[in-house]
Amino acid sequence: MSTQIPSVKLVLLGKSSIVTRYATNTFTDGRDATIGAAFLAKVCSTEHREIKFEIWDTAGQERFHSLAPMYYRNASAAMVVFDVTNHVGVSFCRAQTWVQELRRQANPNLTIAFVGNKIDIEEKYREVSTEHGDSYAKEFDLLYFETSARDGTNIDHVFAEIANHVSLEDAQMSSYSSSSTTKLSKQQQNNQSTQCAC
Ligand SMILES: Nc1nc2c(ncn2[C@@H]2O[C@H](COP(=O)(O)OP(=O)(O)OP(=O)(O)O)[C@@H](O)[C@H]2O)c(=O)[nH]1
Ligand SMILES: [Mg+2]
Repeated sequence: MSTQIPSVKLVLLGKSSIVTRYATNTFTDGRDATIGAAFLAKVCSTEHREIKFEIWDTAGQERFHSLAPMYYRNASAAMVVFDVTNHVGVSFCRAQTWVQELRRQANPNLTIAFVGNKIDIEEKYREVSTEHGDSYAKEFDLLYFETSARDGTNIDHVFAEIANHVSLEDAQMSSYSSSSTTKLSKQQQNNQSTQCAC
């Protein structure tokens, strides 16, 4: 039977590995850099809501930066990911730059999740503490999470919390089959994920 549920546009700024873990429960070391952006849709059911995420996974390389507005425009949610083992380098600083850009230019109702990834890595390599990440997030009214795409820690939780917080004001209704599972099968991934090098 087909049901109508809200579709929510979510833009991912950083770490394709998070969306791959979420959609397929897999992780690949040394995966290829994203070219342009990749798209994936997945139904997310929480105790409060059922929504369909339309996820745009953007490329992190600087040469693709100017394409980002195309993906965050009209988005209702954004996930800004940094590497907790990389403070002085680009990762944490770049994530903060993304937050400022989203606050200036994206939908004013945008729900932003600020995500410190790679918490599976040994503590001695950590450069951004939980307190630091969390206090930055509080200052800019962001949801804060720490994840590992490698071992799956908190990945489902981040998407569920975004689903619970996101404004549905701009959501379109779309139909989906109640027999479909939230985890996409390999065949469904092939059908539903598209890579575009635009
Ligand atoms: N240890 C660890 N490594 C991770 C984790 N997530 C990603 N990585 C590593 O980081 C590499 C790059 O990850 P991607 O998810 O492709 O990063 P990306 O930000 O999408 O890269 P671009 O597509 O170039 O923007 C992966 O090949 C992994 O080796 C994690 O949670 N833990
Ligand atoms: Mg990527």
